Amino acid sequence: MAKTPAPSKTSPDSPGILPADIAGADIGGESPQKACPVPSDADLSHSFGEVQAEGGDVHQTAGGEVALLTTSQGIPVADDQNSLKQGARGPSLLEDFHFREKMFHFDHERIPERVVHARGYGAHGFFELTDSLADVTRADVLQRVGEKTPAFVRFSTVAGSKGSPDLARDVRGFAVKLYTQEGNWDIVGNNIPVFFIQDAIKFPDLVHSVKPEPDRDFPQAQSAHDNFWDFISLTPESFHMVMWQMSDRTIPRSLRTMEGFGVHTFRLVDAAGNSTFVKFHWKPKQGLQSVVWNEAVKINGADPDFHRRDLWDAINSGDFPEWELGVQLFDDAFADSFDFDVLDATKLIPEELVPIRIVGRLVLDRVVDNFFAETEQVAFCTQNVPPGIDFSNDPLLQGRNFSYLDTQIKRLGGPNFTHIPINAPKCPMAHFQQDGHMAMRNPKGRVNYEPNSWGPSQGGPREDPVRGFTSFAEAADGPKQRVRSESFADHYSQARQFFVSQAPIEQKHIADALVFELSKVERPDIRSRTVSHLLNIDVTLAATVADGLGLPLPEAAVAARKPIADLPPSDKLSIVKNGPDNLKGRKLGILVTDGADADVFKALLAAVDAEGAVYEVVAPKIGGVTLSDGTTVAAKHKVDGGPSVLFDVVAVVVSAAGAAMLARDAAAKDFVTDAFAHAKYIGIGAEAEPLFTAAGIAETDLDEACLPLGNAGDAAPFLEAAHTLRHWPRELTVDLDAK
Ligand code: HDE
Repeated sequence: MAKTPAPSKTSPDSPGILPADIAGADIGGESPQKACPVPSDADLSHSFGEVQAEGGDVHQTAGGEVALLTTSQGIPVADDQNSLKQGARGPSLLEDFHFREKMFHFDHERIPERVVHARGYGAHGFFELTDSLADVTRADVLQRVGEKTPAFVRFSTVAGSKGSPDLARDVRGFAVKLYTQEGNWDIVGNNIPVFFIQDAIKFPDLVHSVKPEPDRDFPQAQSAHDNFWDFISLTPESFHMVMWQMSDRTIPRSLRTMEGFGVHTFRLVDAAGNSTFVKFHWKPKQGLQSVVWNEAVKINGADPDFHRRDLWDAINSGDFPEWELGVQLFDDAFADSFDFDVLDATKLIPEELVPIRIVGRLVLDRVVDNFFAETEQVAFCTQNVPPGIDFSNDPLLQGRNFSYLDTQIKRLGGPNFTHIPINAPKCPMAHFQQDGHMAMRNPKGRVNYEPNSWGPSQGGPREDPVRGFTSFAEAADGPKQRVRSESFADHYSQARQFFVSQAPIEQKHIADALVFELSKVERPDIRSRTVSHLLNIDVTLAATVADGLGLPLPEAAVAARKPIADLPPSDKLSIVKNGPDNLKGRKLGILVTDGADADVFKALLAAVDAEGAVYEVVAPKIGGVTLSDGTTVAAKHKVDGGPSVLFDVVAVVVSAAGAAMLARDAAAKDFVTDAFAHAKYIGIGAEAEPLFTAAGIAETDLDEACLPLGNAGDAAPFLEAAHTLRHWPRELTVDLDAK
């Protein structure tokens, strides 16, 4: 007879949490004051305490009191390590309700990802009004200066799946939910102020074209393929947005360094029913900043979570990102005299024509407790507007108002998604909607209809014609027809205005991006048709792109409206012209080895601190290094895990032996060649030269953004010089396309 092995058990009490102070080093591998807090035992028992308060029991273990593990029906669990079997080596039993319940719940853990904007990251914060808009709207949230309104924001990419990398070239969603005292107000915007299409009926086609091609299911999170450019080249109205998409706006350095835009024209409505048109803008206090394309491609490999990690770290370290809310207000007279239709979402209103009035600030100061419960389940709907805010007739906005509610019902499983805490209003609410899947908030009493005659105490809520939402009484008349207004017909003038508003390096990036994207398009006729539109935007741009593709210059596309206007440049449309002038919140990567100059290293840390910046240490071993004075420093990254693309500024502080060793290491050489190629400021320690030489950067290549770190006194001036973040002239010397 076979021997029956003794049943084995592992201890349910082993928590799997390492002590917080395992590094044991003198200096941490990253800015110590910025490190994320490690949950203490007290924090953990607090969260278990909440579970316990929901009905759990307590259980004594060697480590103290913890919540008792139960099934979802509350039945105490004795063994969560082994399924129920007929004998230790026998078949599993159907009777094992604990196993079946656990596995069934796991099997149903996923909900459909968003059809667009699937990959996103959210945080909590508040909106504070700094300038009352009581002169133009009755919206409660825009009345009282100094009043704070809770907010939740979700940033996203558009085309990629939930697991796609953060640095795809893509539009970013910038969706804001304000929990006002008169209901939730969702401003579901993007980081680009215009859109690809003018009518919502084209949205499924646009999205199908950019998503992976349906037969092969690739490429993922890329617009660089035939289907996208086929659709675009047949849709001239998209070309203004295409200029933005091909610019560095779609490869932001951080979610914290992007603008947000409501895109459409909305209305503000006062108590007397008067309307003022409005466009919403979010302006980052951190300044605008993007990465370069070659860097984006490498970041996606080195850290696909680059943006979410950045936001998480910044908020947890107390460096709360902040945006100003700006409004462009205008009336019918302006709308009638404007060169373009304010209902056309492929157009913006330059700030020079209608200045932005700053009326508030949005601060993100708290990360989520649970990604799924908050970021994944949050449901934004453009139709969520409180009294005093209203829609315009923009046909894109009108279509969105249908789409968002519809998609939430499918995605979150039924009409009760407003019962989920992240979606529930934080003001009182009362209505007669009832039942449905997962109803959490169920009314008491007999009455579920109105009008009723049960009197004030039992009869339930009643409408209020004064406080309630009333639509702006816009007169509308006309034949029913499927047409595009003639006033939407100019597709190129603002595309050209955007292009001429860019700094020369930004114009080069746009041309490079178009060449890159179109070089992935297999059909030459699609490439050519795209260039035919560029000819209507800027002849030099079109010629540069055609040349980059090795393509004969085609005829210009026939423009629906001529002439194409030569609008004046608008500096606000450039990133480089609106970048930061300091290093606050930026990250220095310091490559060190054993024996590196301790004075220089410590001076760098002090300078980083003075700048309000952060640092991370990159070393040959993750255990860290010993500096020249014997101080040990823990590393945040091993060299091949901490490429320079992860940092805004880099410094190489190594010993002579360290430089000789790194000169033989491919990842270390990449560290410096990439920093150099990406036009970054580089601090070069006294002994570092052999590494640079080995990486192909000769002494004669070094420019004014390659600064010496020979002694401690060099640290502060180095970081001071790096305030502009990039030394753009260098890019022209390292890029073949520019030569
Ligand atoms: Fe969206 N969009 N969209 N969109 N959109 C969605 O709603 C849609 C458009 C935007 O973080 C979906 O919950 C249509 C413009 C953001 O949860 C869906 C049209 C702008 C987010 C949808 C547009 C946006 C979405 C997918 C053309 C900028 C993410 C999942 C008429 C002003 C919100 C979902 C989040 C999400 C429809 C165009 C921004 C399907 C029909 C223009 C930031 O309902």
